Amino acid sequence: MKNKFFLLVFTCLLLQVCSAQTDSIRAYKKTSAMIPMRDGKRLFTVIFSPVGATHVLPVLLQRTPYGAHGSSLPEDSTLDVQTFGTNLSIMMKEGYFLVFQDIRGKYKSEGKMEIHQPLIHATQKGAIDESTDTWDTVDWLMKNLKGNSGKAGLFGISYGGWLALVGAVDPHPALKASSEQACMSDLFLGDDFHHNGAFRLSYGMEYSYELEFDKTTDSDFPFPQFDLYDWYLKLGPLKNVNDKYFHNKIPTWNNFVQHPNYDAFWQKNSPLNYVPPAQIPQLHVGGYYDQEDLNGPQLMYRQMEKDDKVNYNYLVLGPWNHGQWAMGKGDSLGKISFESATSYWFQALQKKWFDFYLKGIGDGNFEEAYCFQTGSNQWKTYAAWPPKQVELRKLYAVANNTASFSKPVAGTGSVSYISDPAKPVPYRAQPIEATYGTASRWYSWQVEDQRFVYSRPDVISFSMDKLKDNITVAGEITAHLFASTSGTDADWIVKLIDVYPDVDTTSLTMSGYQLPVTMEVFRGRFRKSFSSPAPLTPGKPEEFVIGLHDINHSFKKGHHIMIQIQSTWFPVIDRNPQKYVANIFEAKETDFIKATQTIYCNNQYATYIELPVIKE
Ligand code: PG9
Repeated sequence: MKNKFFLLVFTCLLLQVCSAQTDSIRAYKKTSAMIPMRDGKRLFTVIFSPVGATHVLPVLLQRTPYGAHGSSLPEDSTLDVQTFGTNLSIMMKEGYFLVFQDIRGKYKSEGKMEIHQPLIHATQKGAIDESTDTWDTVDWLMKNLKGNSGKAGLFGISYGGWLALVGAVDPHPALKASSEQACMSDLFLGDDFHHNGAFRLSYGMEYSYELEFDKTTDSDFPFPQFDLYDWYLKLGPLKNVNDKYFHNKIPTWNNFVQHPNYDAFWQKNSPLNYVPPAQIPQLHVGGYYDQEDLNGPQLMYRQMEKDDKVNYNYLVLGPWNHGQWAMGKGDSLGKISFESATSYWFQALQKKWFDFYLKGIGDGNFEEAYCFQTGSNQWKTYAAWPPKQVELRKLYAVANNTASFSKPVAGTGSVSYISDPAKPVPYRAQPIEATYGTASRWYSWQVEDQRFVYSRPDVISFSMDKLKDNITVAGEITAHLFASTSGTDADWIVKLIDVYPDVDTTSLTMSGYQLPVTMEVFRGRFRKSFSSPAPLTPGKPEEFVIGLHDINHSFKKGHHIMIQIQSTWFPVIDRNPQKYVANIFEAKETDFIKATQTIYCNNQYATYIELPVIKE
């Protein structure tokens, strides 16, 4: 009896230790504070505190330029934990403080916002940036939040992802882990505003207006029509944006105009140039079909991995659009099914990650990379990303519009098309709604069936025979395009497409679907240098090397692999005049000319896509 009593006491004690910093929380109370920064400016912060917590608990912090979550709720209101959605409530149910903050210059915070300002605190004494603001915020929270455990974590998506990336540089000692999700990396080479120097017109214009037209709201540009393909076409040259609409009042747009090349402005703003190796554990999260920040997490992971001596740097890649892992089940995107709730899978991993670093729960044995494999629709883990066990194979474009793993033997062979800036190829099927407008299909265009452009004369396709076996490709894809133009500048858009069987017995309505596994644009003038563009020589074949990002895709037996090439992608990419002008933002209507584009497919100039094929 006595022994049993001691056993019971011991078990209770053990349970208490094991459940350290977990709790069972049903509701959260909202309060807010103006947190002072070191320069005296105060940042508006919403704090959700667990009601009835019996343990000290860590803090999860999200910082945002889009309005702190719950800011309009009455002070001291109490919310059921479920109202935070699964992504947050799965963690909050076991007890965290959740904190949202407006960054300086946005919404209710004081000071001035500068989009994507580089970190300067290390080199300029007394300087303020998003790292120092994060430090000051964590410091205040640790000193003022009653019941906190002295540990904080940082996370966020997109702009918030970048804030989680830079907030983890020179961190406050209480900041123990961070997860940047869909952060933007280099805004000239990839991500929101440009891809390989080609300007993302519809996104760049609508986003800069949204963020900078008014400090206190996100403003939608007042388009007079729903389908914007014609609106952007009638807009004419880019200089009309300021002449007709912005009148030089949107600073980010003015920066686009003043910095058409990869100059010091873009270079100093690129986290690739100022973010050091991870100083605390960092979980990079990205989506293969992210329509905004497709490059950021992959590039930042890769950069920080170079010097990751203590194993702080981790990666998750899933079949998602921008931030999809935090919303809903993630079992599909557009018409593409992933056959399981990939977002819930990620949310459980994210919980495990923060629970370990902030609460000491679990063994901390995380895989280096968790990368969902599309096509086979399975989660895979890797000791290194990109995986090393691959064979690099070249998929060649062949002049008869086929594709093959054998290099063309003929000395001649090419395919030509006419690219007309007056009739650009739409990047998604019309109507092209405002990016974030009502009923916008912006969120899934990266998996849209490419048959909507397949038969256009200015889109050329090279298709392989039906696959006899699965081919699985994992890692970074690179296109080597040998091409010429009759003009003096050109854009090249290359797509790697998974063509479903003519009769798809697993899902009849998917028959013939052309799924763009990955695609990218390259502005020809930058082939030798993004900083010093140079005209193309009419008729001269040149090599254009185009990074097509990281994928993990299984092309299934019975499918075809296709390469598709075109020279306009409108209006997500502005129209290249095709006649070289020093600054496309200042081009005149008469600078826009038709051009004949030629893709070479012969032994001397062999266009191909390099595929890292998994050895199975
Ligand atoms: N993709 C958005 C963005 C990030 C960084 C710069 C510009 C835009 C975002 O969703 O926050």
